Amino acid sequence: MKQFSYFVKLNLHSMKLITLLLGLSYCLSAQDTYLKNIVKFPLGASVNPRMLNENEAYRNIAKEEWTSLTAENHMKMMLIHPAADRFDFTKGDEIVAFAAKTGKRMHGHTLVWHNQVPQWMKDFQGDQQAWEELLKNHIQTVASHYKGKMAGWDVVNESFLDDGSLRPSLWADHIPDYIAKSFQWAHEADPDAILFYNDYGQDGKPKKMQAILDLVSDLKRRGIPIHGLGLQMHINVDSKRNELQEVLDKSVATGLKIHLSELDIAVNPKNNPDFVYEEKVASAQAEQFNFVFKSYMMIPAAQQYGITFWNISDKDSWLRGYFKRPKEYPLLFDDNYAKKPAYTSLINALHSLN
Ligand code: 9MR
Repeated sequence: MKQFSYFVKLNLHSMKLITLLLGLSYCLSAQDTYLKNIVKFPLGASVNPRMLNENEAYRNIAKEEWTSLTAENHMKMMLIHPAADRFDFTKGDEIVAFAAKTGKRMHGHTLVWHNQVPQWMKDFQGDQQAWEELLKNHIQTVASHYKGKMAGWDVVNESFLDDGSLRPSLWADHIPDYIAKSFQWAHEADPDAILFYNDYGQDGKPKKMQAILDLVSDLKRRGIPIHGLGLQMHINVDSKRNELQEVLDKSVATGLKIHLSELDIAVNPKNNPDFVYEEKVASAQAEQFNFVFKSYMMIPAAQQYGITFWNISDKDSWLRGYFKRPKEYPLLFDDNYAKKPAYTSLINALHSLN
């Protein structure tokens, strides 16, 4: 009898131990099912406040999957500064509040851009000084409003054309040296924010890439505060890896922080109406995601500001809305907000690197 009760006790102990071990391994594997737990840098997406409010699946992904958020549109000039004497921070503030509540970093996008400019700015008449006052007031009001809440800002977005020349815009046309001035004004308003120059399509466009590198050298030489380069990374499934790598290497060589700021990988860039998103192209896309992440993981940790996807699921990708490409599937979550095989493939590919 004594022996029997000893036997029962022993078995109870081992069962507890087994349960504990099972529980532990479940916790570990549950953690590993999140990409954010595999990478050691902030991982984010651009978001839209209406979707955060109305769509539970979208909101859950925003909450669970990311550690950083960017406003897709609501901090751009057109929406945040709708009239000369009026700023509208309502929607931007909603995103910031969501980020604060869910413990995420916020990245600001964008203070100066040629696009999504309000009509009143387009109609504005004035001399150089008046234009400078307008832009300085815009930058400093927005950056001051969000001071302490933004880790960084895309101060200037997309200033160069593919041939490396300065893109004509309201700002380039009216304010000489507007890029340097914008960085200075942003820094005065929020001295702790990490300030980025953000652009797209540097791969295969050596002149555009060089123009950005020249800008960085020039700003540094003059002591203008620039701290980071945003590489948007709106790429395609067949974007050339050697070209992407070269852009990353050259950007890293500046010593600035690097943000892959708007990542998506188009599978149907020519908008073929008969396109079918079948396994072969999906796995080529997964390989391309793996390549981007692996390359980014190789850069010095101090330069890793993070990777941000542009939108959350294929369904809400700007490529479908803006470019009217209904058969486009550029992200890690599908039309039902479920993880795509590319998500798991990334986890598996990156696991071995840790
Ligand atoms: O995703 C944004 C889309 O909803 C807007 O209609 C569009 C307007 O040009 O801007 C999109 O976001 C852009 C970002 O701000 C800067 N880089 C390119 C992005 C895609 O166009």
